[in-house]
Amino acid sequence: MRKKILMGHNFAREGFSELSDEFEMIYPDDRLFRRDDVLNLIRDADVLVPNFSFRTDKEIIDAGKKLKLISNFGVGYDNIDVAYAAQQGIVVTNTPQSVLEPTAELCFAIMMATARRIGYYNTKLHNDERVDWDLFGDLGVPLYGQTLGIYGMGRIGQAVARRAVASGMKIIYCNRKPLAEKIERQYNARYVDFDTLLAEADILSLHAPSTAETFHLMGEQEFKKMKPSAIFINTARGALVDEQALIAALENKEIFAAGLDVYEHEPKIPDALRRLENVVLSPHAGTKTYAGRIEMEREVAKNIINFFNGGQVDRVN
Ligand code: 8YV
Repeated sequence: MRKKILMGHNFAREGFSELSDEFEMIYPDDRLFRRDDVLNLIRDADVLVPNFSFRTDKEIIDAGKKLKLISNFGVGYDNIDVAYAAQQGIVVTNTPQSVLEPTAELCFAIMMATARRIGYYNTKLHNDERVDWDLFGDLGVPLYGQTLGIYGMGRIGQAVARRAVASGMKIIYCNRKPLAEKIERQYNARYVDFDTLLAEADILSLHAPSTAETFHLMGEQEFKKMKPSAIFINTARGALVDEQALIAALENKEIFAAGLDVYEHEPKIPDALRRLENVVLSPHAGTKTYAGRIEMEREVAKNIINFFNGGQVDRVN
């Protein structure tokens, strides 16, 4: 009998082609399953493929009596009770490789759009509203020559650093531990503590997972430590930021602007944030390209195939 994979989304499927011989794949008819259906269908599933908005909690894990693998569609796995899965002997994998360049690319796009005020100009011009065309009106800030502060210098942080170096930026970073000197040299990056990162960054970008330690990493005090000319970028996870504190910092001009791809209560975006003209918003779009999605599917499929064949998997628990 073929093993069963419960797909948490009606995926595009092109990247799952290699699974079709060995596995039976169960997809929702609509975009997503209802929770009741998940609790029912997971009883027979060997594998679950959730994504960011698919909460894989104790109840779901308990219902998965035959479940051996949760192959997450995404690098961040804060949607899964990973510790509980481990207790039940269920392996959890993620997709670090496929999300890497797309996420760094979007981060850089938002950074540029925020610094050079493309978001602001674009909204104004589309709505036929007034932009100050004067030589010295509605000025942006450059990236060239500026200091980029990276919190979390893992794979995505480094992919952002690579783009920043190519754009003539200086890099400082804060990480659990410093990178090997050889890698630091590659980006001409300087390891600093969190307070120095906040104080020295012209642009601050977060690249850490959502965990108990990173919850509200950026709050009232942290925004106050930033330069009034600084730009804040978040393409990691909304939970890293106290959104109300960010709004206050922007309204009180404690920082210059922000570029956000993720929010505390997605897909909800507070009205106050939407009203601020110095904030560029995007809808959790780091990997939102067709090519990106298919690459993620391929990485999910690779993890499933390798798991059952004893090959290498991107295991997180
Ligand atoms: C995805 C992401 O859009 O990989 C991640 O952690 O946040 C994004 O790439 C999301 O996970 C889809 O489930």
